[in-house]
Amino acid sequence: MNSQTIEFIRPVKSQAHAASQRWSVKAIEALFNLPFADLLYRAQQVHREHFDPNAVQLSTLLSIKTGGCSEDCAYCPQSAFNSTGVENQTMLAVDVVVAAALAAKQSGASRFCMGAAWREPSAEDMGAVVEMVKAVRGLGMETCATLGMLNDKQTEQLRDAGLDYYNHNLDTSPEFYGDIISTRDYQDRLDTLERVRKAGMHVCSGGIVGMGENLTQRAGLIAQLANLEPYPESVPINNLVKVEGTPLAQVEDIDPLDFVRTIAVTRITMPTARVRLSAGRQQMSDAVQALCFLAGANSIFYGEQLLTTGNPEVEKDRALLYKLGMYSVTEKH
Ligand code: SAM
Ligand code: DTB
Ligand code: SF4
Repeated sequence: MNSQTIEFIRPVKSQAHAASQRWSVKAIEALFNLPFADLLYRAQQVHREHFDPNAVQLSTLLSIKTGGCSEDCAYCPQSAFNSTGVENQTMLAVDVVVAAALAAKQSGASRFCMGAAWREPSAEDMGAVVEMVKAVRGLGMETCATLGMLNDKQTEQLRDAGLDYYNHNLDTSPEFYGDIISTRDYQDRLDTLERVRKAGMHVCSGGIVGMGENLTQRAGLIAQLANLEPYPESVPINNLVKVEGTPLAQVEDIDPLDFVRTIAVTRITMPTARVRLSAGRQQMSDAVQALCFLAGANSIFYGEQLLTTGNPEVEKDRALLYKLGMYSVTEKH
């Protein structure tokens, strides 16, 4: 790597705080195009500067309201536009959610994330969600929710209930977004993230790769996330889970090494964020997952189920982490 290349991959405006650096799509593309060893070396340097590289944070997901969603997200098994065989369910009762959270805690998860197949929650839905957040927090776990778009009142309700993180993904770049979703604008997502931030909750936002996006579009997603001020505390990188009955069921797989590169670029551009190796682990070898950890991933979804699709068995994950000499941590704020 010559010095000219190093210059090229620097953020366009270098400032004292990582959170206020602006990344151009071109600079991010240049990171993607580095030789693999150079990219991983840079990612590891950044990772080790901010985190214990052997520590991983474990989040368990639960779908609190499943299927029949009015949005047309092309990747999603829960969209009413897709015929995937996912059974529609009304919202789970609070005690069922709390029992699942307790089980997750007992198997070692530090955070419990409640997901709902909504475009946005209704005022009535919020009452039950607030109860769930309070009760899960009462178990001594960190709480996260992903419920779709929120208005100001709802972000305040969730904050007051003690919600630690709100997950709302940008999913892809603005340029590719229209190929994937037509019922909600990119700006709607940015507005929700802004409201979450303003209410004082931690932001969890990331996206999906392997949906047929090109490299510029993949870099465009990372640029959007990295240029949020400040960038998210938590960045889930999902490898598309191809579900029969969705328009993306037959899309070509991303090369696993390109997935690893995406993790590395996320780590470099958002040095202090927790980078979550998210959906798609069930289809990934131990070796690729190990490379993702080397590239700077330091969180996973833990538990046999994501929302409606599978995730590695707890025993399998424990064996993998043990093999790698990794251990779980709880976030300190
Ligand atoms: N309905 C809410 C929303 O979309 O904002 C929250 C739940 S939604 C299922 C949360 C996220 O899951 C999506 O933004 C997307 O990034 C991810 N997701 C959904 N289906 C996926 C799939 N098949 N593969 C990978 N990620 C997926
Ligand atoms: C995120 O980025 N990935 C998770 C969580 N946030 C909510 C969801 C993955 C869903 C995969 C498809 C399913 O299980 O339905
Ligand atoms: Fe609905 Fe969320 Fe799935 Fe889109 S990703 S269809 S908003 S559940």
